[in-house]
Amino acid sequence: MKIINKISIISGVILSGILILICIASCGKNETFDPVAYFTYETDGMNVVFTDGSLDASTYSWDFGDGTNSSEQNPSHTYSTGGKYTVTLNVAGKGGHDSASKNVSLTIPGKITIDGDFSDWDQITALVACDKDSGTPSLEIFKIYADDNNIYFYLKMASGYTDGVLDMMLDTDFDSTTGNHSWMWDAGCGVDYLIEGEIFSDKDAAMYKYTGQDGSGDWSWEEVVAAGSNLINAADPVTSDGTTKFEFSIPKELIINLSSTGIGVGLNLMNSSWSSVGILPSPEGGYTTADYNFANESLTVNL
Ligand SMILES: [Ca+2]
Repeated sequence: MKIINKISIISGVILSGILILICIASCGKNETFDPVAYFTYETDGMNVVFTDGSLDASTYSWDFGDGTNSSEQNPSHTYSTGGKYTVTLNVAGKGGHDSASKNVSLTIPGKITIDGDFSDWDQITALVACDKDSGTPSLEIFKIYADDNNIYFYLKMASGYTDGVLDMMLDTDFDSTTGNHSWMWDAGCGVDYLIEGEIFSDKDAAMYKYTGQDGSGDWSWEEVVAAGSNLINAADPVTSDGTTKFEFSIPKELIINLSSTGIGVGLNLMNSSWSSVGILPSPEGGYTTADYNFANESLTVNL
């Protein structure tokens, strides 16, 4: 009987061990983990692609921060406008639920980028030059565009002047009765400030305030923004087939006394010897500035 008891005890111990092992194995299989929410994202303009990286989750609920939602695991979403959005991913699994949030900042892509690629200017109305003196203008096409922060300029001109000087006559208060009516522009200019420099090579210029009498042709200017003040943001000029294209922008905050309505602009292109080789705009009947209206994005010439 003792032998039988021993066998029973040994059997019981072995059986218990087996049961414990089975229990450990089965308990492991049934154990649940709390889900951990995690995601990454990539932006392309207003479109954002979200990639889930959560652990132990089986359902997904995205709040894109603009009042829209998704239950996809890896959604993409196109926002209607720029801004800062708080995106939240809520996940749930057998072990519970979790959430993660990230701030997504989107910048509205501008119409014009200063990068030496001029294709974005195709959408902007051109002012075509006509040099009344030479009949073969060095300045051919002039375009302006403005957004909240910058005024953008595009020039198409004859090649050979990238070592030259550009004068920009600016009617910053958009009032033709104040400022200079120079010898170069016949009437209605009202030029309050002059930007001048070897802009193509230096990508820099200085700004001068007109100090003469309103409506006179005095050539009287005082420097108000020195060279080296980041007045000009330009890409390298691009020359091919006898023409040079050039684009640059000026921060609105550096243009003194800038009207909220628009700006008048006249251009005088000079060669490296400071001799004028092109004036723009030069409509028939006389030179004057071109008026760019910020609200309706129109460029017109005052005759
Ligand atoms: Ca003026």
